[in-house]
Amino acid sequence: MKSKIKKYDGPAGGWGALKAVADAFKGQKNVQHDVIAMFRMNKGVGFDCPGCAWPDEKHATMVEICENGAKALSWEATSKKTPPEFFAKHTVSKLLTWSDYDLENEGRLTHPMKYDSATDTYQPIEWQTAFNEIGALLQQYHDPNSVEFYTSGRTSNEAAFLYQLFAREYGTNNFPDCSNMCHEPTSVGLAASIGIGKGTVLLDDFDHADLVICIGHNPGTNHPRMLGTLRKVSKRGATIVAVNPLRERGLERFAFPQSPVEMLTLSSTPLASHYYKVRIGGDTALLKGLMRIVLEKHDQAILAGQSAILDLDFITQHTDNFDALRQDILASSWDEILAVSGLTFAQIEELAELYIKAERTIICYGMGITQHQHGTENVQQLINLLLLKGNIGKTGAGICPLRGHSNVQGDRTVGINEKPSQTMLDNIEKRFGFKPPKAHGHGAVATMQAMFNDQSKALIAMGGNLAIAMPDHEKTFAAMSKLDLAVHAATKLNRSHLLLAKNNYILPVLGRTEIDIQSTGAQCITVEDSMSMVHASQGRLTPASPYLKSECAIVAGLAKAALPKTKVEWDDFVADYAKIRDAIEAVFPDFKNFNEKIKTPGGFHLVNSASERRWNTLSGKANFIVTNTLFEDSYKASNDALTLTTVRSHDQYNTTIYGMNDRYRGITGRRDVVFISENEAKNQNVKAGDIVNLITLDQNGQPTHRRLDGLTAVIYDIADKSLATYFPESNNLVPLERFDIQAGIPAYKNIPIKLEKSA
Ligand SMILES: Nc1nc2c(c(=O)[nH]1)N[C@H]1C(S)=C(S)[C@@H](COP(=O)(O)OP(=O)(O)OC[C@H]3O[C@@H](n4cnc5c(=O)[nH]c(N)nc54)[C@H](O)[C@@H]3O)O[C@H]1N2
Ligand SMILES: Nc1nc2c(c(=O)[nH]1)N[C@H]1C(S)=C(S)[C@@H](COP(=O)(O)OP(=O)(O)OC[C@H]3O[C@@H](n4cnc5c(=O)[nH]c(N)nc54)[C@H](O)[C@@H]3O)O[C@H]1N2
Ligand SMILES: [Mo]
Repeated sequence: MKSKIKKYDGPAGGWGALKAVADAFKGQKNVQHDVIAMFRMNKGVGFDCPGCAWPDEKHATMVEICENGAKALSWEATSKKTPPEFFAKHTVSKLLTWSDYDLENEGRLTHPMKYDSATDTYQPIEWQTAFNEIGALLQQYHDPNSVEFYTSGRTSNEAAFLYQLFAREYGTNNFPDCSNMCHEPTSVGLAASIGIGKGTVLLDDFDHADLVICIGHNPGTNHPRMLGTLRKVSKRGATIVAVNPLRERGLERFAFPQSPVEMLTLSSTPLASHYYKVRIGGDTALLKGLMRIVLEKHDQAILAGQSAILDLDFITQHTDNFDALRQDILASSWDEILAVSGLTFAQIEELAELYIKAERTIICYGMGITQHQHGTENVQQLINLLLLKGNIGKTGAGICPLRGHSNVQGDRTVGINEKPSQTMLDNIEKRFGFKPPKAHGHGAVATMQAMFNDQSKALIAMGGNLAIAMPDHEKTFAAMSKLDLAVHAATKLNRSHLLLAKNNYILPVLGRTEIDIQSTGAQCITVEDSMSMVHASQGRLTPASPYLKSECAIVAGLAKAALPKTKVEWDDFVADYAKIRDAIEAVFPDFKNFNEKIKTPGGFHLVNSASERRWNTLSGKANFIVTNTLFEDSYKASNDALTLTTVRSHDQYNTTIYGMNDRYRGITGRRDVVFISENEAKNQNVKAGDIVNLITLDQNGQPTHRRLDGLTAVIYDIADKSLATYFPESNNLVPLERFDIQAGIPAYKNIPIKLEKSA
């Protein structure tokens, strides 16, 4: 394809999206032809979209509104295959030279495979032999904590529950998880602030909000069905505000493919009426400025005998630590706030006025908030702002983290947690009769460190592409090669499978779209969306190969082989997933009547204490949490440092690259670009089309050995001092040690950088 860089002037959605849906199916030629029909039937009878975790609008027919759901689906339902003959033809050394796109684009894995070092190829192996060999290795390791159990968030509740049971009976809480790279600051930050690590809103709340603030997320690409929700908010006359260093088309304008008027007249609905191009890492500074204005205007109003701006009753009854927050905010310096946020006082004041005027506010956020060294603090400042006006636990208001993988939230709920609660452990012991370990295990960063330092011997990966998704590829690649055992349960070949341990297995799994037949018949699984709705999903398509196993069956096969004295009824569970759901209910009482409740189309809502204004915190109240951090490291490091953020293109799903275009940002046929503002380009003496190199700076502003060479500069509407490029190509720019100490999340969105023109 010819590459092109040209500003995109259209809205998000519209004809471009419809064309892209058609292309997505065509590109994966021979996609099982019944897929589109199945997709339309999603509600009630069909399967959950493996794309994202945004809930379904009632009555929505997704194929018409969600381009990227269609891409995720056609990528899984493709008829392309990666059979044993493929592996026989290509040595692993050769495959390592392929691009990520080319590896996955070969199609679905079809047989269990084991690496053979004599030929440097993966060779087919019988399922039971693979289980026995892996089981025998796992039995040999003396310390269960030298095994890491990774989960990527497409895994169903049922499979995730069995998986954590397996690991805990084996003896460890090592649960590195994609959530550690994603919304861990949400789990940690919200839990400390409001007593539950999840969002508090439901879809209906968007029908009642006066103000929706979208901060640090890009729904046009990553949660496209959300644009339908935002469109309704806009049409109702409520206000949408975007806070983002990049101008993202999906936050500005949307042409709804289901609206004949918008499609035929080529018109669209405006979304955000106000756009604040905060500097990368400037969010806490902005939020502190905003709160300062709100607090000062409140004081003025009271002095003038006008009505209060703050919700004083809520603050008194429901919150703790208000005085400390107030003191901190009022003492913050405007010079610092303006310098770090990159915004003007007038802009911050304007946003404060919108917030003051709105009776009901929802804040939506994503990776732009979480993937920083201060990700947890960022999340907590969002909550502080909401608490000031009682915007938690009231209709039309609340916090709305945009989750990542379609079941990342559910996996956490059913026990994938390296820091388990005592209640859960007690319930597991009561139900299964073994004593699960108490000691906290590894999250993703700790896992990589343990592998790199030779403390961990084995990695079992339930999906994902851990070594590529993580920062610091020089470390992650080395860490993989130090392992004794690597087991990957996956749908498609990716680079993590090629980074060889001593013993390597690839186990091909059924995807969510495929029929899962066990001895009692066809099975359904369940997932939990971003708004804590749990619903059933049943695969409908013929499996990509007769040799695939479900994730549940794979976990059970591994567990039985590794744990000869197991107390868990693995075979019964695999025969009938309803029995797994009964066990989930026994361990997690919130799932009361689980099997009954999922019969309702759309599923049921898991209890959310904060949305009912019950605060499961130490203080028993919602906590205002103070942070002293205003400066991000790059700013501290040196005044000429730039800050790089790493984002998803429109044609990718995390490390899965569907194509080379990023339509809304005007990029066609390539990914080797870096976005820079016109003003900053002038400062750096760079012109559009120049070839540049990025070099990571250390805490003192000194260049390190980490660099990414040969990117083409693209002039873009982005905040000054800020650069953006795509991941995973850029992941080695991030040292493994740069993470949020509270949540362990790597600082993917905040890399101090020196930009250099290529010679
Ligand atoms: N099609 C598709 N859908 C997906 C995914 C995918 O890769 N493809 N991934 C899934 C997963 S796992 C996840 S976690 C979600 C991710 O969904 P998002 O959170 O939307 O993901 P990102 O592409 O990382 O985009 C983050 C946004 O934050 C902005 N940003 C960057 N730095 C900052 C900052 O310092 N401050 C602020 N305010 N904004 C900043 C960027 O400009 C960008 O618009 O999407 C899920 N859905
Ligand atoms: N620089 C930078 N790095 C990032 C991010 C960023 O914004 N910037 N974002 C981070 C985030 S938010 C996340 S969540 C991680 C993602 O990290 P991961 O979840 O580890 O990565 P994915 O790319 O989603 O995994 C893709 C692989 O999953 C397998 N797969 C797909 N479907 C299934 C299934 O149904 N079952 C099983 N068993 N396997 C399946 C396929 O083999 C495919 O190759 O990346 C992180 N990395
Ligand atoms: Mo994610």
